[in-house]
Amino acid sequence: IILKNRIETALTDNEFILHFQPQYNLKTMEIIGLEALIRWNSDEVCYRPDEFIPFAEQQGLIHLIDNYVIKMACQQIANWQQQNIHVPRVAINISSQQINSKTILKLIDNEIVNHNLTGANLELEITEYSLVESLKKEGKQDSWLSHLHQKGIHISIDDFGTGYSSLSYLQHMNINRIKIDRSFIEEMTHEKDSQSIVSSIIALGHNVNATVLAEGIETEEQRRLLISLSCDEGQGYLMNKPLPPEDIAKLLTS
Ligand code: G
Ligand code: G
Ligand code: G
Ligand code: MN
Ligand code: NA
Repeated sequence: IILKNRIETALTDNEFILHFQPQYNLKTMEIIGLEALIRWNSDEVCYRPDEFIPFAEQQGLIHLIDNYVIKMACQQIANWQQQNIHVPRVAINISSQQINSKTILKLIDNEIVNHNLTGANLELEITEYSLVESLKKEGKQDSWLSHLHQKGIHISIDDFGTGYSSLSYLQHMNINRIKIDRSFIEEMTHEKDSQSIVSSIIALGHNVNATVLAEGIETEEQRRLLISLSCDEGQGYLMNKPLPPEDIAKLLTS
C-alpha cells in the first residue's frame, strides 16, 4: 500500500525517467533501434522495474505508467529531432493489460500529432503471452493490431520462446520483429538444446517475414554464433547497456 502511494506520487512528481538501450544490426553494427526502459530516479527509492512493474500491474496502476512512458518517449524523440539528430525507431514496452486498450491507441495517436512524429518513429513491444491472450479475446482480425499497422507503427514480440507452445497465431498477424528471450542466448554457447531453440526461432521468424533480434548479448562468442545462425539483430551489454538520453545523443551523433 505504501509502495502504491509512492508510485502515484512518483508519477505526479516526475520521478520516473527513461533510459534507452541501442539495438544493432549484428553484421554491420549499425544502430537500428532504441528500447525505452523505465527507471525510478529518486534518492530515497531504489526499486527496479522488475520489482515495481509487476506490482503496478497487480495494483491496477500499470495504465498510468504505460501512458507516462509513451508520453516521455515521444517527447524525447521530438527533443532529439530538434537537435537534428537522426533517431532510429524507438521501442516501448506495453504491459499485457494495456494492449487492446482503446485509450492507449488514442494516446499514441495524440502524442504522434502533438510532437510532429510519424508511426515510423515507434514500435510497441508486447510479450508473447499477452499477445496470445489478447487474440483469444478479440479474435484473429485484431483491430488494434491493424490500427497500428495502418499508422506504420511496428510490433515486436518480447521474451519470445518463454510464453507459448502453440505458434499458429504467428501466421495470422503481421509481426515486424521477434525478440529471442535472453535466457536462450545465455545458455546457447554451452547447451546444444538452447542453440537448437535459437536457430528454430530464427527460421520461424524469417518464415513469417519478421526480423529476429537476440536479447541479452554479453559476449563476442554469442554475437559470432548468432551471426552464423543468421540472426539479424541484437542488443545487450556487449554493445551497450541502457543509457540516459544525453549519452544516446552522443552515440547517435558520433
Ligand atoms: O530495464 P530492466 O531490465 O531492469 O527491466 C526489467 C523489466 O521491466 C523488463 O521485463 C522490462 O520489460 C520491464 N520494463 C522496463 N521498462 C518498462 C516500461 O517502460 N514499461 C513496461 N510495461 N515494462 C517495462
Ligand atoms: O523484458 P525485457 O526484454 O523488456 O527486459 C529488458 C531488460 O534486459 C532491461 O532491464 C535491460 O536492462 C536488461 N538487459 C539488457 N541487456 C542485457 C544483457 O546483456 N544482459 C542482461 N543480463 N540483461 C540485459
Ligand atoms: O548500470 P545499470 O544500473 O543500468 O545496470 C543494471 C544492472 O546491469 C546491474 O545489476 C549491473 O551490474 C548490470 N550491468 C551493467 N552493465 C553490465 C555489463 O556490461 N555486463 C553485465 N554482465 N552486467 C552489467
Ligand atoms: Mn522489452
Ligand atoms: Na525481453
